[in-house]
Amino acid sequence: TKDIEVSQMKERKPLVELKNELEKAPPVRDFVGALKSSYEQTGLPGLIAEVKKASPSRGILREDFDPVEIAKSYEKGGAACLSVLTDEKYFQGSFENLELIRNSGVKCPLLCKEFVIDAWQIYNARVKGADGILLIAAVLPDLDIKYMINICKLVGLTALVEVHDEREMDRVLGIDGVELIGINNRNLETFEVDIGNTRNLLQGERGEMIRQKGIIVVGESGLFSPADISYVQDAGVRAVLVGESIVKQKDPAKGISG
Ligand code: IGP
Repeated sequence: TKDIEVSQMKERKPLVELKNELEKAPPVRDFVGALKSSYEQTGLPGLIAEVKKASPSRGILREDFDPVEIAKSYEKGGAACLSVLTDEKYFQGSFENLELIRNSGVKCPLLCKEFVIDAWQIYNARVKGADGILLIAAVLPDLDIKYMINICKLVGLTALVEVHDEREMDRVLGIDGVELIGINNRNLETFEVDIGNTRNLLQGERGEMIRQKGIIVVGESGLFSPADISYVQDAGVRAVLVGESIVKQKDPAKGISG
């Protein structure tokens, strides 16, 4: 977290100013609704397609990276929602990209992909046109997750709460008001990917509790083929977050076939 903090210390608008700008922010779109209706219409997990130029594990994914063109192509290809990397340090993303996409006429709800460590970032994301935001359980204590979920509700953003092991899943299942949980198949420390992680975390009592609470689970990372999608769907996910395999396609609209 130290690293993340330092990279985020630069010019920040005072929170009072940001709060004033909330009034002028574009209307928020229904992130969870878009995922649910996509699932109902297609019988396949709703796709959150990620606009990502580079990653720490893979380096530059696309030399001719044009965020708006990629976003439009994803929408045309049937994505329910988009995820836009805004983190600069590790992913070469930006809020400029988020705003460009938001103002381009693309209608899919947008997830702001940031390392959120304080509430200021949530207000900022909303002002810049996001409809949802990522909260990573690995970097946030329970109290912060609870607090940030409330701020998200206050400004109308959907929180996607990300977990990557049993302990984090149990912590998050103990928090009220979570409606969307992402299971990351990539270990953020070793970068190793194992899609079996999604299945493991949805087995037994945990899966039962998720169904009872009506929580939508998103399978995240390392999904490359229709077989991978069916595998996580069988495990119980109703949405998937896919980056690398589709951002690299010449025509991202073609995406993961099926
Ligand atoms: C997408 P992939 O393997 O399809 O490119 O993964 C997405 O899950 C991944 O970018 C991601 C991520 C994150 C990035 C998941 N959680 C947290 C940054 C921060």
